[in-house]
Amino acid sequence: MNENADAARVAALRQQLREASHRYHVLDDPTIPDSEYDALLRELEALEAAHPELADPDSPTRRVGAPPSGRFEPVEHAIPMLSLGNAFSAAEVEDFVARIVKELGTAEPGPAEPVFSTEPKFDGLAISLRYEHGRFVLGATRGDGTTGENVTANLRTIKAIPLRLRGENPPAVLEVRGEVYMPLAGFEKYNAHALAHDEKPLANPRNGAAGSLRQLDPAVTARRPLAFYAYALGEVSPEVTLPPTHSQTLQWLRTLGFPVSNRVETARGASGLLDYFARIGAQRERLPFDIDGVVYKLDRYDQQRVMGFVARAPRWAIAHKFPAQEVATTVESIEVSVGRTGAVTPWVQMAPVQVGGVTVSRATLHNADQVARLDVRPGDTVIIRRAGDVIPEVVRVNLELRPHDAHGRPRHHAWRMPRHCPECDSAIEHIDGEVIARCTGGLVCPAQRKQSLLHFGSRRAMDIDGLGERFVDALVEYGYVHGIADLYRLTVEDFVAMKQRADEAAGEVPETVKAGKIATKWAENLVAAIAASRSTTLERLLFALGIREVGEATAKALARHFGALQPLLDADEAALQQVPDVGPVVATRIAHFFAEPHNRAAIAALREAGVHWPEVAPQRAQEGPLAGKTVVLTGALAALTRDEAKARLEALGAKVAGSVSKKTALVIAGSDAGSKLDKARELGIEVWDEARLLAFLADHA
Ligand code: I6G
Repeated sequence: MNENADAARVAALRQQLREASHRYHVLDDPTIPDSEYDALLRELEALEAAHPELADPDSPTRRVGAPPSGRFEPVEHAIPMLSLGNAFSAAEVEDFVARIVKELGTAEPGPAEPVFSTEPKFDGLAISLRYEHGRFVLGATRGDGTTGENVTANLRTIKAIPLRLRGENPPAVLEVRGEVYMPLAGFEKYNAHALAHDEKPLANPRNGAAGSLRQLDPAVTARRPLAFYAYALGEVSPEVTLPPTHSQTLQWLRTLGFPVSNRVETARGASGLLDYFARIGAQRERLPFDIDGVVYKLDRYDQQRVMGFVARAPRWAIAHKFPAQEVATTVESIEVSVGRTGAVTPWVQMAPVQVGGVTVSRATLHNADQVARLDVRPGDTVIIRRAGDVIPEVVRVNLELRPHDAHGRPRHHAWRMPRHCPECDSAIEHIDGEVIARCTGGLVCPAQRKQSLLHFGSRRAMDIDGLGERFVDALVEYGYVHGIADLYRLTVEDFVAMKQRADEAAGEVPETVKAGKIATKWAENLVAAIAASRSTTLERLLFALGIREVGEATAKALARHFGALQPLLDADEAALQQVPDVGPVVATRIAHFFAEPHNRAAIAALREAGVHWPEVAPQRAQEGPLAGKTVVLTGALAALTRDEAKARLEALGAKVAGSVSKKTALVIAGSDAGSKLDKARELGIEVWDEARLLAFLADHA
């Protein structure tokens, strides 16, 4: 064959393979047998090898093209990836519909009644796919909604995700959002193979999907049976005229080559939604994938715009979750574990049971009060519950089945919190009026040290990939690590020696020498991941330090407000309270943390070990659109709590005051507002209702 004929054949094969893949993975309607697909793919591979000039990064042969990445780059979402509010009961769905009907002013029932689009909620991992001029250029996880991780190379291996949009004249920019999931058949097949080959099975399809996407080597992801379905749009370039409804958009996405659930319907009124919920619920067990509920969305975009958003969730959509699954099992023992802050949490060791497709043998009891309320004792039959990915918990004890001795007395006494920490033998302190008991051992307590390290290395903190529980346990147990900064001194040899020790202690042949030679690649990767984490941000560092009450959002607010570490170290409690979201309790925790000499020493040691972060200009709330304005909230708000509303207003620069005076610039009046509203009117102060506030917040989100 001559050059032109080869080029034509390459183009034809690519087209044929794309079509076959679309039929198989998207339409679920294969046209050619797998063997024929494989033969065509091999032919294309051979031609491409012979003609490097015909290379095309989006060729069907190139789904696994990228080499393993060291770590995932952050991706700022052009439009935030929101989460959905949840409904767990019919009443909550009725409230959802009633809110919408009220706000839109549409009578119910009747032709003006709003239409909802309804679809199953797949249990997987939310992702965003960006196409530019029809080519898949960037794929990211949701992350915190604002910033996700770049997992493009892994997403390219999922055959249900088109590398090119179908059709002519693709948009300049199109972002498609949806869920990556693992179909049940693929999950079972994967696990059967893993077990037969002495490999680790996946815990459940959802973890399987999430774990597969976070593989550093796309070739590993490619072997995982993942699928995708599209459910929403992100950024779309202005030349695109979108259909007027969500359900029509889904049809349009289908024509572009995306899989869309074929159980999408439209419904009116709460009764229509509940009917859909019941029908999907009845099919749930027979579906070829896991779902954890259904999603209702107001179908018309113009109506969605009227409803707007609260916090990070749309007010025009809701996820109606299936009830948590409950099963009975027996308690073997009641244990306690010690967390990062010394919190002592009781939990039960139980006879293993299956709940929602996962084998469970531990469930949390939360705290001593909860144990007392439930009166759980060893030998009891308990009902446990697991909802979504929440840790299983004990719901109640079946007292009729409690074991008794020959005298008819219960075989076990009521449980009491131990007086000493099971890890370090320090006293456990349980202050009256506080729910949580704490080990007083601080960093003397290995459990607290381990948890601090695990948290420090976790993804949202310093993001040290591979630093899991097993390694952290061994690092602390064998004395390799006392403080967090010690991590940065560890060498490949340290890790290999430590793992050999741990394997031997567990009575296993050291995995590192199984292949007849010492395998060090994993240790090299780990040392590289630790080294890479040296370059971080103030926000991550603050979260990683594990200051009580300082979660990701507060760490971000602190980093923004102060811009650098020193002014934060110098801040007193009053200065800390200027930070949006930081109240008196959190301010005290932060001030105490930084006043502790050993915490200051730990930070200095991190710096000495080369941990660094850029300093940025402080972004004080005084610079927001409400800067310098005093705002007063009065009456009841439906969509936000008072605290949320206060935090959101403060984040935009407002000072939120408790009473109306001449200095007040704005009053937000919820329902049943009383004297403050009267006074505001008297003084001629601007008054907004809740809808106006929400619209303003949405505009400045
Ligand atoms: O997490 C989600 C699951 C399913 C969604 C979603 C969805 O639609 C079927 N839709 C939206 C708009 C969001 N999350 C934010």
